Amino acid sequence: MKKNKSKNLKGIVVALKANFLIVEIDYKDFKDESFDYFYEKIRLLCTRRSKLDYQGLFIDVGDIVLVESIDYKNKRAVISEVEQRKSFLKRPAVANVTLVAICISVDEPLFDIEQASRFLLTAECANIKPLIVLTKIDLITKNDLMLFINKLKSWGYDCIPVSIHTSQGIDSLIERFRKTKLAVLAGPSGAGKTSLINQIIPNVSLPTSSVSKKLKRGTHTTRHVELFSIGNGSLLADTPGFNRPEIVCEPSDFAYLFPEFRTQLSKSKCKFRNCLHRDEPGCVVNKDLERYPFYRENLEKMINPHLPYQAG
Ligand SMILES: Nc1nc2c(ncn2[C@@H]2O[C@H](COP(=O)(O)OP(=O)(O)O)[C@@H](O)[C@H]2O)c(=O)[nH]1
Ligand SMILES: [Mg+2]
Ligand SMILES: [Zn+2]
Repeated sequence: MKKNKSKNLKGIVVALKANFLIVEIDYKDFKDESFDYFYEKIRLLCTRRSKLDYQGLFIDVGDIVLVESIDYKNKRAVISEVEQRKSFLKRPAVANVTLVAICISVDEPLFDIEQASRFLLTAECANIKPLIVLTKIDLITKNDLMLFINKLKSWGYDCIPVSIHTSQGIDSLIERFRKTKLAVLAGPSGAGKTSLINQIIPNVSLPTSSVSKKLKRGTHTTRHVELFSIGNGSLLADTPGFNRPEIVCEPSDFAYLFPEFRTQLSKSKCKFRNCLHRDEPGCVVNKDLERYPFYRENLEKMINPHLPYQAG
């Protein structure tokens, strides 16, 4: 007897494969007499009802969907509805992300303020709190690591330092991921994202890229986004490497993407309501902060994309 035949089941899109979508369903919902072995989760190969295309509804990894016309034997189904998204990360395209873990290596490739900031601000832009995962800490001394941690603290971020070689920090990272619904690993290629996934989820084996000796940059190995179950109902995604996310926002909102400027702006107000924190009198943003030059240069580009900005 197939109890669930006419039922809609709720699931989450965990991968896109050519024209198909892979949807993960809780086994307890899927239970059917024809299944006698135990799985916590079941993955179904799905197509989508054409009405969704007419409605212009795109479906991405992370979307919560309803599936129907379930073929239990072949594990296939059809997506009939998509739930409204709570958040959407554009690059990589993942819906309903609850934590962006930005992997930044302390070396190989070398830590780069501008690049790290671009990833951090992109997450802030999508209204998703970023967490910094400082990778490859086996390559530096304890002292240098402290300098990194303090630097990131002065920018307003906490970080979890990790190494896949010493396994340092891996347990704290797993614990943090299990406290959130859908975490995405982002960051420059070569930072060690795929290596981390392979450690966290031992039964997957994703190809990692070796860091090019000459350029000290990673090559792009991860090509698509896939969500993996990591226990406690939490999912984790590796993302394809790309190195320079564009920050798209209004000039007046830009300063609010920086936690260290946000703190200052919440304590006291600039004299002018439309202050862009350039050289306006009565501005409360401290121009000596480490990332101010980065803020300023990018702000000038937003205001006037055609003029080169010269600091000082
Ligand atoms: N020394 C060291 N190397 C690492 C560590 N994690 C990753 N790597 C190396 O960094 C390179 C790039 O890793 P990969 O996981 O493909 O980076 P991704 O592009 O961010 O997915 C590989 O050669 C890894 O072996 C680490 O903790 N320490
Ligand atoms: Mg990778
Ligand atoms: Zn100001």
